[in-house]
Amino acid sequence: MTFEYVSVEDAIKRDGLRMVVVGGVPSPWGEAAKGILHIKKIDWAAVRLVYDSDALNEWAGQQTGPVAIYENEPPRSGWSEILLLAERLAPAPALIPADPADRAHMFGLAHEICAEGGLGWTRRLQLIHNGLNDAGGFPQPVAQYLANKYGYSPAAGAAAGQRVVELLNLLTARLKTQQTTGSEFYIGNSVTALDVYSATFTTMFAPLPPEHCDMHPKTRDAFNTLDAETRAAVDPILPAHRDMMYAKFLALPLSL
Ligand SMILES: N[C@@H](CCC(=O)N[C@@H](CS)C(=O)NCC(=O)O)C(=O)O
Repeated sequence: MTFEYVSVEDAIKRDGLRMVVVGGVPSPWGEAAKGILHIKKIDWAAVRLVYDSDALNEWAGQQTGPVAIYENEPPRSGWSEILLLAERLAPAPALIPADPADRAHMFGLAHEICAEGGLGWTRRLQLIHNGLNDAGGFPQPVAQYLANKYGYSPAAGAAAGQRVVELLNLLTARLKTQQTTGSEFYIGNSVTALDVYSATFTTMFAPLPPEHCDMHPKTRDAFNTLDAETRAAVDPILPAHRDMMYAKFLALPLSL
């Protein structure tokens, strides 16, 4: 593990980089941020998100994870803001391509994984919908909590599956195209942040084994909820890419 968990009070007093993360769950947004800092060997201190701390709410500004706070700069909770901060703090190894077209392609596909309406967002809606309809997915109380916060409606829930399949197919097609050129990465022939996002968000469909990811069995059951169309769209190339990333670039076991 390349970071330590500290208390809210300690984090507020400290200098340098601190990041609020969801505890106990491999939230892909948080695992991606951890992975980017790990690859860049950036020292940072972790604070587990708690919901009853006025000090944390005031300091971090919102109850979500990850929220990165560097020195006295404003909190950053957006996936791309956190990537750009990391690239500024440690330019090497670069995780953003220098070539403008490659850079735009990377941010485009990363947006489709991490942003509102992207793979993580719609997979969450899918699992909320399953949970609220007694069909696997998130346990009811969790599903209801997330439903109130992350854009759920019965219509959005029912439509999520099709978008999830569309996005899984998009990523699969890109990896297969790259494979024909001899590359195991999404862009060019070296690792970028997009590879980190794909690896950490793939766990929402194919969780890492318990020895690598010690999460609550109910969370694992939720991520293992796959209807026939979604299961068919999780092409083996996606977990294989994920395994390559954890074997070569990311830290195991996960520190939740
Ligand atoms: N802020 C991120 C999204 C992060 C996000 O959705 N985090 C959720 C994952 S479920 C979270 O931490 N939820 C905890 C909570 O809402 O209590 C972004 O906009 O890129």
